Amino acid sequence: MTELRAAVIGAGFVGRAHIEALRRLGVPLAGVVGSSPERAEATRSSLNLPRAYRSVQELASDPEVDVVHICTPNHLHFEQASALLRAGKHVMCEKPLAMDTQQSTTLMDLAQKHGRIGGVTYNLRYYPLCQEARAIIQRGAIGEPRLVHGGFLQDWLFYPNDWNWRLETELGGDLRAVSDIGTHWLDLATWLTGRKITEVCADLATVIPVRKRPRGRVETFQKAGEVASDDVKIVTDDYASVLLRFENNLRGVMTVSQVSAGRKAFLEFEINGSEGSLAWNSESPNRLWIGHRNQANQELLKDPALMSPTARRYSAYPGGHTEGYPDTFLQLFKDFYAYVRNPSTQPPSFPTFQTGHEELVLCEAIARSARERQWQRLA
Ligand code: SOE
Repeated sequence: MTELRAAVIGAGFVGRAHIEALRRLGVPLAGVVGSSPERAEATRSSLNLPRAYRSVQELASDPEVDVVHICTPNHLHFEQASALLRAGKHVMCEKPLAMDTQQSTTLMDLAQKHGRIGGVTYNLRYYPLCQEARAIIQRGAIGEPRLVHGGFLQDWLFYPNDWNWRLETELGGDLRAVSDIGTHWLDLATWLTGRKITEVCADLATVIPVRKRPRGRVETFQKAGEVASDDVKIVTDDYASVLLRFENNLRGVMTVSQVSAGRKAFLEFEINGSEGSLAWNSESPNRLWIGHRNQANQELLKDPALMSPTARRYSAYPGGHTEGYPDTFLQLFKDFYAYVRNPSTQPPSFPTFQTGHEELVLCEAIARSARERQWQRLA
């Protein structure tokens, strides 16, 4: 097996999650790029990595590196991914892939032109029981999916003094809750049911129109505390509800919010089919509810021995040994690196640049629908 060497750009919470998963997978790490050479060096030494690169350019010109993981704020993805693809690196990019569909189209073209593989970190489909839900749907056990509903709720931006770069449109993009967490849900809904979204009707709200921006650095999920701050007008969505129409008459609705007290990172879906139902949520990720009309409902506790053959390979531990958020990165990267080593195993099982592009197409339609207060058809 060819040994692929990886490097990571971004030393925040998610960059560290990527590094940890790569280590579990046995992928050798060449080094890290941070938001400054000092931060890169701090991460290098705390995680005992070989190198702290001073810049993306320095990393791009390192012939030792085959794959680069981009874990930086959204506005940097396009420029960094373009430079890396041109330098011949494969890219695993955090979501959203880019700021708009023009950029994501260019990235797909660049990957194609340079013969490189692009993945996007829609990691939440890699919870073992999400894989199992897909296998159950694929073998027809709940019949034809008719309804899919749920959402993604968080509370880390609940207070006006909660702050993060995602609140700034120049850094995060025009959409926030929809793009940051809604696209995880939309990815799951389309991937689980195997149906594409054809129309959307969205209602978006900025619940907290003015926030206090601290005069200093704040990490994702970090509490701001008592620090000097400036008042800033907010225009991105704290909340959204989106009605959805899919191929084959599937209907759905998604609610997302980053201001729902008590909900830390509550991703939830329920799918009602012509023969039965499935429901799952990320606060109890090792339980899958299977609903019936004419017999008692069931609950599957994650156990590879009881899971479908296609899903059980995404569970790294035996029954009773719970798996969670960090494991989803490992499972996604397992698929991604297998494909980079052997791209002939078509089609890719992981979320690709095409997936990232489709999520941006959806985001643009959702923003248009909310602005124009009407349904939008996807081309
Ligand atoms: C912040 O909302 C965040 O870290 C997202 O960016 C992740 O994609 C999600 O998995 C958890 O919350």
